[in-house]
Amino acid sequence: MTVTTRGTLPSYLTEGRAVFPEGFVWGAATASYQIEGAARDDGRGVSIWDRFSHTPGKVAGGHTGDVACDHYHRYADDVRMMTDLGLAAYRFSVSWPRVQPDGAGPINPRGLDFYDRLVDELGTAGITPYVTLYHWDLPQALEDRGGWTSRDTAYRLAEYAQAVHARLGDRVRHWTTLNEPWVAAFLGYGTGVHAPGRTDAASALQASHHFLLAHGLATQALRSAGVDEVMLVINSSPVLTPAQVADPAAEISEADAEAVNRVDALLNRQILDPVLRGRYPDEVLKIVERHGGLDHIHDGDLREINQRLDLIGVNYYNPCAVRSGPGEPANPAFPGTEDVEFATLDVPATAMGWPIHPAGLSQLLVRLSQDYPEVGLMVTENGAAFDDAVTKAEGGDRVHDADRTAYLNSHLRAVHAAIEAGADLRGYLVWSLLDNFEWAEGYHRRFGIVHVDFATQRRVLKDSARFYRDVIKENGFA
Ligand code: IFM
Repeated sequence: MTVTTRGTLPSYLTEGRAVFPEGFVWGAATASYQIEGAARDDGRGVSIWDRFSHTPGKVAGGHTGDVACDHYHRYADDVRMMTDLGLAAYRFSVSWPRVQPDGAGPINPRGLDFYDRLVDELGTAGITPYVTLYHWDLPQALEDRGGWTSRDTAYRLAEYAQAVHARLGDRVRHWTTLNEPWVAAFLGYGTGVHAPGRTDAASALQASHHFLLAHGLATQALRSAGVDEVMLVINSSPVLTPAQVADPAAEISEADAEAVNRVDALLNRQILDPVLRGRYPDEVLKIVERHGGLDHIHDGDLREINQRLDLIGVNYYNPCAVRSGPGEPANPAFPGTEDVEFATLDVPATAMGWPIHPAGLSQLLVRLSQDYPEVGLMVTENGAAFDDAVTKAEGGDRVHDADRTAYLNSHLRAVHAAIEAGADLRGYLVWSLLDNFEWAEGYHRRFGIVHVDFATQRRVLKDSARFYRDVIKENGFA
């Protein structure tokens, strides 16, 4: 189904003065497997993404993260580039198999040495590190013992969190337990598009619960080690009918409202309510009951999960458009939505095919701040993939990525509008600093504000990076 919502963006999303609050944190984000490379260096173990990407047919072009951006060896140059861009914060993730090759048992000090060097380099540059403990690279040895469908994995994450904190905690104040548990559970264990590539709705629902348990246990481990700031990063989208995407005030039928509510429960509240309220939405429990049952949710789990949290990190790319439909085959990413149609929007899209809808980011941030006033918010990822071209120019190569620049412009203005409307938003981190390994899409999709030539590892600032540097310098659009 296709719905037209094409039209010009409101001017507050494209032009005019917009100054951000003092102390607003500007930065960029990356993740270990997507940029580090050095897959066999210094005792690193094998992760589910090594196994998956080396399995023929799983990743476009047969690409792997073996070398990626070679950031493991080039981190000092990359930090210099961050300084050049004026970044105040850098969000990166720690590779679990680098630190604990089998996900249990001995810690590999040489793996931790890398993050030690990186954190020191950032410290010298005056850039604040935001450390994510888990951005999808589970040690394969744990997957072989059940992965995230096994309860034990949650306890292993807490142990690993302790080990990382013991080494970096003297210099790192901002800790994130997990990146996008919904994606890791439902694409990793439901659709199988991500590692470990399992395709079973019941397993995805179990994995999702164990991710939340891991978040709760790791938060407790960090707190007992004296950590002040803990964040959970989620992929979040406003769930809307196509009519509401075109006009937020559009009237919708009861059946559509019910479809919207159910998908919102699965995508957003399945994660947020246990973590912040200590309970699952009823709609979700009913679905879990029908897909494998509730036995994996033990008494006391919700207490473990519902720990004090400082920030929710919001990764926003596009809205989720749904309506009540005639019935589709079961969607393993959204079990229990056989009667829901996932709509394609006829609006401009990125190279991922993701519809561009900056107003959705304002709506989302305002809604999260209203519904969960107990936590602050940070946009921990936002950005876009486009097909970039390097052009020769006097004074060096350039990448004229006007589409990405426009995307960032409109989304930053949407962030500003959300703050004006009362959202408690502390910062914005662009995804991503560098073009990198985009999971199942390999290196075909470029999200960086810095272009990477993967044959030579040469970095070139794109026009969007220059634009972002100016925004940072002005603390907005002066
Ligand atoms: O590249 C990913 C990132 O690892 C998690 N959030 C979405 C990005 C774009 O797909």
